[in-house]
Amino acid sequence: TKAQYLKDYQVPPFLVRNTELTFELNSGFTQVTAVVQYYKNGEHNLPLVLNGEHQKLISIQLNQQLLNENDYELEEDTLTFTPQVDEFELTIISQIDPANNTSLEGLYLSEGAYCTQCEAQGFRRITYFQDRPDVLSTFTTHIIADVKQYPYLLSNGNKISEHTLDNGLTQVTWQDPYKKPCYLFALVAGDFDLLTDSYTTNTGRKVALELFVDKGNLHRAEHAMASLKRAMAWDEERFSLAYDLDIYMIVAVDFFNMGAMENKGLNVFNSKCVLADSQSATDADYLSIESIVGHEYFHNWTGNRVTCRDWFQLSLKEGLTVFRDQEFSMDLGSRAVNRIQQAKIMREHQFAEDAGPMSHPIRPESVIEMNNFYTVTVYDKGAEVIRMLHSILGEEKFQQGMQLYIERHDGQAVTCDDFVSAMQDASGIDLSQFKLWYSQSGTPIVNIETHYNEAQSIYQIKITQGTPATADQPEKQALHIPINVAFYSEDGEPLALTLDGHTSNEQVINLTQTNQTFTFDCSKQPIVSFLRDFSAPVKLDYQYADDTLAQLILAETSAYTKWELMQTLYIQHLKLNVENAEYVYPTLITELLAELLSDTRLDKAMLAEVLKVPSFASLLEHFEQADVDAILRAQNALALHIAENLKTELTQVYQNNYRQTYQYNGEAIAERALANACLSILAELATDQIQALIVEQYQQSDNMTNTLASMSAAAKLKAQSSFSQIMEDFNQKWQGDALVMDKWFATFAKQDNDDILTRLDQLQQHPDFNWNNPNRVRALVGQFAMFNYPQFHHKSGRGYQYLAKVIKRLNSINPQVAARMITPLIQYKKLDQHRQNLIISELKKLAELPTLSKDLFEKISKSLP
Ligand code: BAL
Ligand code: ZN
Repeated sequence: TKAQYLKDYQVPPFLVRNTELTFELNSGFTQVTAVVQYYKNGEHNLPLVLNGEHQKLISIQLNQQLLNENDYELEEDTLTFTPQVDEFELTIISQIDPANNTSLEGLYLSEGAYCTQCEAQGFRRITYFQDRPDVLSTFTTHIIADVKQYPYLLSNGNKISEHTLDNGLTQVTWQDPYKKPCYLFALVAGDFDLLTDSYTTNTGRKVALELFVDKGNLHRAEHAMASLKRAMAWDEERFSLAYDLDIYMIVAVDFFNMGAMENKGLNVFNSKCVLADSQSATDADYLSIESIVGHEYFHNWTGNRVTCRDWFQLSLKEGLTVFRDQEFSMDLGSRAVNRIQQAKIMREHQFAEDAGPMSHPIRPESVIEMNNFYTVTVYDKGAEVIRMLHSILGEEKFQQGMQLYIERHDGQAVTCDDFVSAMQDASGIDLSQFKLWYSQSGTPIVNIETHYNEAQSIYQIKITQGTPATADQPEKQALHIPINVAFYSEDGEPLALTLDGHTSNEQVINLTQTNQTFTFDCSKQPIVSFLRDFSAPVKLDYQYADDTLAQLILAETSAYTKWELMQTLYIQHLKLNVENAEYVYPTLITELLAELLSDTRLDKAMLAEVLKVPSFASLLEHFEQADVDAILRAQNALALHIAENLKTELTQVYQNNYRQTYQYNGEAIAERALANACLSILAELATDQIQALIVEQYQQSDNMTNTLASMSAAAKLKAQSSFSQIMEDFNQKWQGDALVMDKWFATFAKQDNDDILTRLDQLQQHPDFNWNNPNRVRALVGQFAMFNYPQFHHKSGRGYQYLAKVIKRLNSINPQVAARMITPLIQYKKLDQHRQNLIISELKKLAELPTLSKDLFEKISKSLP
């Protein structure tokens, strides 16, 4: 429970030449033998301190001579040894217990298959080692097991031998020629179905592609395989980066803490992020699989070949790799809709993290439990910072910067500063102020005032920036913020303005000071949209008149920005109804929606997003202290008004876009999204006619996207019999297929139903539910706590009590999952005092747990007043 600080970084006292691991997988304990060649890193007399947890030390040999207990010091999580020579070999034998490892870190069993998760600090649960990313080594791995039970024995790199031992067991040996930190080590042993394919790189290397899935799931592996091949081609084309081994393996497992893991040559994936067919997976699942397969593949260069010096630099690989996977999805799919998803994550989750007790810069400065820093800040804000760099440099210079970064640092463990230096050196652009984005936490607020001077034909934009103090950092400085603006005339035509001799209707303003005024030459009064395409991860404070917004929404040439402006209009309206006693009708909104719905030129997937009323989470950001009940009321009223006023139009658009027969392509995905967005709003009406439409869609559906959309729509109906029938039918059909049943659990968990807690208790007894499986817990408890706003925030506090009870239980099963799940409790600052008190009392009880994990300790201790 002690914090580690970035400022205390020291180079490792010893480095490693090679690591040779032998795993003897028996039904009980697994014996691990590690033979490691160490050499001193510089002149010093420091001891070698190895990390090691949850294992039994059997023996240590120095240069093949057995050491006795006085030769080293064994403590709870370290083994310390002071060598008398500069170069030596240590052989350590230890035993671990994968069958009882429910934390899913280190080596564990997932449905009978052995697998590993070593990032961030899981390798120390496998053997005694300097478990830090700046110790790079080649690895040779021997796996000894009974191949009848475990036909596939896998590790990183290339398989170099396989033979039967005298005792009848099989020994397989893998060698990874690339030096890597131990967090990229992986081992898998099990029985799987295997999908094989191959890919030839533009450097002429033929790569065997192998995708391992649970028996019986081969038909759900093809989409992931196709995604992998698309990712390999895209990285060659856009980033000039080609794969570097002769084999690339992906194994899908059911028990997994994260989405997936980029282990060198042997990715381990949560089965949720691999398996898909039209029957069982939604369009959203397909797109997410493509992006995650891409993400892990892209890590091969940004993460594996060039890795992090220390874990404070996590965003070096994650922010950059998220940016790369975002661009992959955007190049292949709808740029606007992808950007909408990215902006939503930032506004609904990352801004909330900034405003809460766990605020941290994308490069954190202090950490108690590293697992707590795999956050939306490090990942998604990290990607936004790279995106700003990309927009400041432009694609060409950015790519030159990437090439220089990789040329300089291939095979090294480096820092965020090294990355920015490469970008600066390649582009010649001074990034010294920009670097503040790495060290400063919080969400900047950009306030804009505009003034048109007709006599002088000038248009002035006066911008003020400020970042409110955060829990971790009281003082803030001015940042370099690129603000993308576009000008239109009042009749909606693009209008060119001149700034510093540059004339265009679209400009990027580089805000670098606290207060700055930009003066444009301009022949007539423009209407202006700011922060287009979410050009910086900031909050915009600019008061639009409603009718100006309406004009801009129609005029905007950026599809993302049209959506953004529509959000602004929704939010202005909702705020009025939260704050005013007298109800304001959303006339302008429904008029605009009618106009947009009739515009056949618009991206249908974008239009589907436009039809969604802003979420509770995104609205919270607009209040200092939120009146939960008033926000929910205003949201419901708005959705109902849209449904009532646009019933005919929505039904028409539904009919025009609903397809009986499933196809998977961009156009079909967009049509399903639009039809289902219409269905979701129409469900607010809860008439017999709508009910019939929902039931019909459920019955006719030949794909999970439409099935799930009709289930969610049915959950809104007042008469519950249709919903019950649909849910029972789904249960009959999918029971036993837990991954698919997650959608069923989630649909119940999100329903605004006053009996929700009884329902949750019942569902916990369902044969497919399992407290040890993170996917199940996230589907049931996570969906309830994150997305069932009215019931989770029930005034009685029962939602909070339920979550606290679950967290107590998970604390001893899987601390990482417990700590992720607590987020909605610790982000309580925006709620009313009554709800805050209820939450604080639950947090205090959790803080008293005798075996509180480091993970929860860090979050709870930071959140208590
Ligand atoms: N490195 C952890 C999983 C991921 O971000 O790819
Ligand atoms: Zn990643």
